[in-house]
Amino acid sequence: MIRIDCRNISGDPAKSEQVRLAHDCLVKNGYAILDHVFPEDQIRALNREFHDQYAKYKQDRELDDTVKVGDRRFLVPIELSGGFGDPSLYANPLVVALVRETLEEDAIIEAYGAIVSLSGSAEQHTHRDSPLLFSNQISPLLPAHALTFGIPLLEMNELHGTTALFPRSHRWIHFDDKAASPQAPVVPIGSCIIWDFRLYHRGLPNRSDQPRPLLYATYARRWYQDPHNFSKATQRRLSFDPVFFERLSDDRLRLFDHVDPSRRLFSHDEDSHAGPSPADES
Ligand SMILES: O=C(O)CCC(=O)C(=O)O
Repeated sequence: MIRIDCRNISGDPAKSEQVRLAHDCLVKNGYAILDHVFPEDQIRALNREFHDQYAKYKQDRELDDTVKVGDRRFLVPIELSGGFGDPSLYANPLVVALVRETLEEDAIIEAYGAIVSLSGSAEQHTHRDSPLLFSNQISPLLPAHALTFGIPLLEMNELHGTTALFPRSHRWIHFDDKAASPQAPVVPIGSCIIWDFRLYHRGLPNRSDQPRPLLYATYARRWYQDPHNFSKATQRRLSFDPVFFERLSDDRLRLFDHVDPSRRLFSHDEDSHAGPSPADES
């Protein structure tokens, strides 16, 4: 399994060997594993923040804003605030360079949240993150339309569970269990994983006594909206306070270009005196 060491990138990440290798891996295998992207302390602090701020998501019950995606496994919203609002996560320069190279320059963040595998969760069903765009032979030939980017807040390994990935299955029309054996990567704290929405994968059992949150961002082409994982009106693809946008540079703002302007608050907006509204859904 190819892993890409992302230490010591100097200069523009878009021109780095690491982004070139990761892009190559994503196109050929449907996924890439990036090591040493985040300081370990930052990720450990995020895990603590998850336990403190998102304790309600540690119960084995689907809530209005969550969806059950397997046995003791839930897709939950995470707000773009506190440690989770740190742009080094959702707008990491290396990752954004890779996303823009793989999708397009005006790629967006379509959703931000976590997949939480509770202690004792069983193996998940094998799936793609959403159906193919077209039901004919063309889909496997197309470039990616969306990517799942995952940052494990607890090491992904045999004990806590990891995400098993079927290499090259983004080029399949149907699942073929004879065609490939899955890879079950260990993804340490500070590393991350990115896969093509079409790649077949499944979460493996969490045999530990702690929940395993996998923080994720869905990056997508500007026109794409995940039709599968947000079927409930009470779910949120993106969760933020309108003032979140006040602090964003123009380059980071591009990642949220699809968000309705009425839900953003800019200090230079003429109507910014209207004050924040409690909107939090894209
Ligand atoms: O829990 C995991 O490791 C992965 C879960 C996942 O990929 C999903 O629900 O789409």
